[in-house]
Amino acid sequence: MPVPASFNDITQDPNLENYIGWVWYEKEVLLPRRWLQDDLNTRVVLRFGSAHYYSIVWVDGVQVAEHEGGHLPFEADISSVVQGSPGIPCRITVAINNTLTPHTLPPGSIQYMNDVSKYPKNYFVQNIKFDFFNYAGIHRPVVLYTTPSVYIDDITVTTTSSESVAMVQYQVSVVGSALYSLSLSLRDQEGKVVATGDGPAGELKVLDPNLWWPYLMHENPGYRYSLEKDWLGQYMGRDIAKAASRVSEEPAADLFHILCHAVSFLPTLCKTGSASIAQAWRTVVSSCRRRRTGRCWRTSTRSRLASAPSASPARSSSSTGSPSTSMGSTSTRTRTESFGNKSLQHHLVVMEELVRRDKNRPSVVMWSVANEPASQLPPAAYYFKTVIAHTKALDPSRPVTFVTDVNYALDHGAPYVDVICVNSYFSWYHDPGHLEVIPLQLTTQFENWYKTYQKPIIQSEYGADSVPGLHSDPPLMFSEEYQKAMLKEYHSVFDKKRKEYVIGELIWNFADFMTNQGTTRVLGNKKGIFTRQRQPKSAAFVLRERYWKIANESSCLPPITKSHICFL
Ligand code: BDP
Repeated sequence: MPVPASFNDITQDPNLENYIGWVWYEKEVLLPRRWLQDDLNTRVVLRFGSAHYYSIVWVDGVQVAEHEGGHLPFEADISSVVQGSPGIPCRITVAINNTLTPHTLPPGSIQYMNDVSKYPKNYFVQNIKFDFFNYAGIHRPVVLYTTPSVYIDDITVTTTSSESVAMVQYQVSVVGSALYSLSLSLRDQEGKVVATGDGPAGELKVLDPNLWWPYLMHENPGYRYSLEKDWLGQYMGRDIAKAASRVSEEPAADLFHILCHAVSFLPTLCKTGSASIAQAWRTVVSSCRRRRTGRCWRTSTRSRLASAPSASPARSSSSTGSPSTSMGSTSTRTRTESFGNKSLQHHLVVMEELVRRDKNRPSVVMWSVANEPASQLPPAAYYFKTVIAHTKALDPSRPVTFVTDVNYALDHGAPYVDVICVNSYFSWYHDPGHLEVIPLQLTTQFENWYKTYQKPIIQSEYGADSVPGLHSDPPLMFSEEYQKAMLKEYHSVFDKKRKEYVIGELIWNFADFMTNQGTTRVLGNKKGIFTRQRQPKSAAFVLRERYWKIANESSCLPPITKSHICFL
């Protein structure tokens, strides 16, 4: 089985596609002698970009890691296991279980079918309530890397800015020794040093900063500064580490001056599952750029390619990055109903892992902690109060939200969010076929939420399935014309409300995607404005015209120039 890949989406074997339970991966690798013998101040680390869902890792039979949760990275210091035996291959063994329970994120449940007249003995199914195929396996690259035994474990950079000055606060966490010296320099995009600092924490001042803006909001979007750290670490009186590293940083743009209009996105591709996250993100980024269909993404997994102007693992090494905004989000595209302590504790850990991974990415404009949970249930109040407070404590610089589809009067989580994110499917799941109800129902939705909370609102999902190539006049459900007509009705309301408090519109979805099989899904969800093969449906052209027009209308911004058009 290739790594990274979704083992359940890569073959034509239905047993593997439907497999629930333990799978095993094993590989032998010969590590460089210099890691194992020549310099024992080397720290050898085994890192998994992500594995779905529960993983146990052994090296040479010694357990080195145990991790719960897909989508996020985990790693283990394996120095003590591998050092001392150069020349002998080390064996990496991974056991992964993709079973989802009420306490996993996303949750699910296993149901045994005990009626022997209908099912074979021990027959069970994995029930899920989220709308995407439960991709499983080692989804992101596995790497072995080294650091000195004194190393930078974490860096936090936050910024505050005005037109004329930006303050860059930094905090560097060094592990392994208290004896080290650290100096920092901030370089602009042309490589000129614009500020310097010393020590593990401090503040840099940048005059006349170039602020970071997403596509379509500035003629020079995605401006980046690089923070360079030069440091010398000492261990037992000996210099053991001298290193320089760089992260990119931008003084953040103000969320409320960014109108989020574009697409929600599940990073999947046809027949590669969650495997090629990098590839999936590349298709989003390039489709949105080339076809001008967006500058903001709501994602259920993070991509450094899309959100980070520096290294990208989807992230690997995009040096241009992508000046689009995104909402960092847990992978909980699901109806979380389990609000007990076990789920809560896990959710807090997931938010820690997510924030740690993506906090220095300025294109992440907001954290979203869940999608469409059962927030009408009373225990949701304490649950979301706690998860949101925890996330804010981890990152006080960004707004926090979750995405709701519950009625404004019943939602117990909304009091704790900074921005109301609401999903609705008028004329689709409600009043199917009745496009004419959209203006009234959508206006009422916005007015009710705003009257109750006076918070900015993002329409985080709206949409209609369309089967590419299916046409109908008058527009009937599932035709490309119906999807377009639905957009027109929603957009007329957005245009009125965006002058007031609606700060974003994100169509569901960027592209068609695979789901569990069911009577409402024809080879997956067809609400994409692109097909799974990334070809545009008619709706993509409607959105392109719209976003282009809005970008050029924004009076507070410089007009989009010809050179910008060429760039796109
Ligand atoms: C929304 C869900 C999303 C689904 C979508 C749909 O948030 O995950 O894919 O409905 O049914 O409510 O298309």
